[in-house]
Amino acid sequence: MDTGFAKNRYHDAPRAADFTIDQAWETYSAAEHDRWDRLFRRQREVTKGRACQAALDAMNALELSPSGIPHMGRLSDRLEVMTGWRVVPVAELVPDDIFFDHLANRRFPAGAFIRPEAEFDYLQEPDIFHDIFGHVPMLANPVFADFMEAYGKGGQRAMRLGQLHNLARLYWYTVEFGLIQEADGLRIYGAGILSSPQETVFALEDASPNRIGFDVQRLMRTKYIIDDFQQTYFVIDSFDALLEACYRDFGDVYAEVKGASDLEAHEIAPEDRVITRGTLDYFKAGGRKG
Ligand code: HBI
Ligand code: FE
Repeated sequence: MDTGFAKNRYHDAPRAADFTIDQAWETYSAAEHDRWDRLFRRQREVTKGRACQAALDAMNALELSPSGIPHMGRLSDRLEVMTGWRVVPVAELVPDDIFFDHLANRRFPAGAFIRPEAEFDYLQEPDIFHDIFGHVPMLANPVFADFMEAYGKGGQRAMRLGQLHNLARLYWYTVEFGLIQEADGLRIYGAGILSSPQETVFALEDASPNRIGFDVQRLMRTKYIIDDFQQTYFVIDSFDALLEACYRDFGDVYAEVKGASDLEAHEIAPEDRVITRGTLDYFKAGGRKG
């Protein structure tokens, strides 16, 4: 499958019909293990006081550590007894229908490759650090684990209905870039933020982005940016609230969204529960390209 990204060393690995490959954990070089350790140490520090409690607890429970690239089979054995989820190795992005089928069966497809040194700070394609450090801890939370399975099933249905772009926005603004209101303040659960040292700070502490209360219909109308920080972050009150809002038939929401206009990533809508009205200064100055 052409993903539009550079070919990593797993690109030509033999793959099953479900696009899974052999992680070949013994083939990782010392340099690759060392890169994981440096990524891990840095991100463990910057997420202290910023990652949600569920993610911090799971990192310990899953024994994620700076001791080299995790073996997905052994990590899955620890995760499976918690929520029934396993982490399966893939070479790169897989087709949407394959991706949803994995999620619907409590399998998280994780890239087996680790980013090259030249992309240490940022890469667009999900590598093993983004997938395992960013996504896997949240799969140890029973409620979020249910949400992710429901998302997989919803994704298969959305494809049939031609509503995938709306559901992809829901995924983007929750699973990848979601914030949660905890007793001590806003915290991060989105994997795209948790795996990025810069965005971990920006999402919580910069005056530029909007921070708005979560609303499924509103999310499905909202465009997103893929190559810079988010202009708006959406805040859930709890994982129960997220699951409750999503664990239902989206048919009526799709119908409502179909008639409504899309919102730009920076826009604030009249009905929004505004937590922080952003200055957008970072974006006006040109953003990551600036
Ligand atoms: N494939 N390996 C992998 N990881 C993803 O996160 C992923 C994917 N395929 C499609 C996809 N994400 C998104 O387009 C989903 O919204 C479908
Ligand atoms: Fe991701």
